[in-house]
Amino acid sequence: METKRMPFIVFEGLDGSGLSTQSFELKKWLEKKGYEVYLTKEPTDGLIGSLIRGVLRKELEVDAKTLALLFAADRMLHINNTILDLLDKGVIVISDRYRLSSYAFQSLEVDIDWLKGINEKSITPDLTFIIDTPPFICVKRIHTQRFHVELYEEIDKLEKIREIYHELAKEESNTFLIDGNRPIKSVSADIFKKVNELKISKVSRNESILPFL
Ligand code: 2DT
Ligand code: MG
Repeated sequence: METKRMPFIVFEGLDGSGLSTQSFELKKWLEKKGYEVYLTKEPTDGLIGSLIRGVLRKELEVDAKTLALLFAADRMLHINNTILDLLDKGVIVISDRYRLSSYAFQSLEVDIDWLKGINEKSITPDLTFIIDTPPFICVKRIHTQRFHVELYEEIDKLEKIREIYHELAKEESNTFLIDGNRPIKSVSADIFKKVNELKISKVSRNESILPFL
């Protein structure tokens, strides 16, 4: 029996906008409905992702184009080593950030068409949610979580990134801007409604494949 590939769902937004919270809420909600769900994120915890984290923490320095290529390489490895395999095995994959992060953040310094080009071979998500939260709220949340400030966390940069996300929400397919400046439950309710519209097929299996990954 052939199984249809499961949906690939992505969360995007500014740091501190609540995307990690909403990714987790969606995972719990889908699991309650009986689906197998894998929550992942970019940059990954892999080899290239770790290199990127060093740059974000300002411990390593690379030029903007090289950083964009590192994000694209980390993504390709993520797709080929993890995402596609799971989707084919009947698991719903949710990623906390994907290629729109590259378009929104790296385009502060690099031409957006070139960024789209280097990400051209990445698979297109079935649904992307951009959680839209005002930068001053994001910055307040970031500062209650930790003391150090990473690359891209100054308020003027966040304002620009937010504008690009607004543009992307209009241009990109299956991409929805969600008002993140509301209680967690209201934000989740909008997301669950959109996911319901995907009409995901039920896959019956005897045991979970996730522990064997
Ligand atoms: P987190 O704080 O969510 O871990 O994100 N970023 C991420 C980019 O600039 N380009 C990308 O392609 C991706 C995936 C956004 C870490 C930071 O990395 C940025 C915030
Ligand atoms: Mg962060």
